[in-house]
Amino acid sequence: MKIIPLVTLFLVILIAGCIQLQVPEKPATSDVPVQSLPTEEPATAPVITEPVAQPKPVSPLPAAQTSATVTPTGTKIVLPEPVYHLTMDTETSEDEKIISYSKGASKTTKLLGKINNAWNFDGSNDIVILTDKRLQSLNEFTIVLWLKPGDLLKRAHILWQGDEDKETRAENAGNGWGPHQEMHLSLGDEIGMSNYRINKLTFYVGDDKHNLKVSTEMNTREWQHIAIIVRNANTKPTAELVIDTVSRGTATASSAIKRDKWGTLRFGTAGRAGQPGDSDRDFRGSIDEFAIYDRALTSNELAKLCLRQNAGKTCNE
Ligand SMILES: [Ca+2]
Ligand SMILES: [Ca+2]
Repeated sequence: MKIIPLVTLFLVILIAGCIQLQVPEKPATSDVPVQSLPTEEPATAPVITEPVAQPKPVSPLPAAQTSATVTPTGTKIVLPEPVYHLTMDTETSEDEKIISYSKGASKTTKLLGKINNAWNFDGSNDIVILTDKRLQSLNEFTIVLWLKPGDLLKRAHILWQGDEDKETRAENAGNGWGPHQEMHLSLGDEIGMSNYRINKLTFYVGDDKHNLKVSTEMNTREWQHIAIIVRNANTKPTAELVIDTVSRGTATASSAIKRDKWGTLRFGTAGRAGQPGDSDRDFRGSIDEFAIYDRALTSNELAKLCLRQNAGKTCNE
């Protein structure tokens, strides 16, 4: 007679045990908030496998860290970032932080620049003056731009920086190849006594004692990728002119070229016009994607930059 209560007790213990076993265990992490780690910026700049990637505002890395990085899947080149870059996609009067004065020059319409829009100069009194002065002090730098000359038969200043001589309202400002402190990239090649060669692209830096000049053939009015690489500006400057990744020559000055009187960088004309009353040094054509790098770019980097800016193609195709 005592078996039934015992069996009942046994069953009660068994059922109770089963119920306890069925209680789901509390997830170990349910009350622990997941701490989200800050997303780190990638340590590397955009690679060339993404030709249209937008530049990121990161500091340029030293040369040794920005050369080719070989990976199992192929070679990736990390491009340095420019310290200054104008897309030239907006009207020249739009950004008062980077442009102190503009006249005449305007952006292209219908995206007729090299990348989106460019700035167009009509060859007569079109000018854009920037606020930037960093080329006055950099010891090493690379200037990169796309150029579409509108006229190869006249001498004209594409970009110019030098002594603006504001004291006498530019009466004695530099206008090309004189004794003034100045730097410029120009069409034509001045050879003295008001004579100049046509179908030329020329880079010049000079003061009253020293100068250097690289001049090369330019026979097409299509878009061309121009790079000017300057080294040792504070001691014994050299300048190399590169078109579509092909070096067109290097020039060296025997001593530093003074830059202490330089004003701001400008596009389209020099500190003053050529002959009184004319505009024969005013640029006709278009400029796009002007950039300054604070070191010398390697030929490998220029080639990769071309691929990025030229829809995956090299600059000479
Ligand atoms: Ca552009
Ligand atoms: Ca004009």
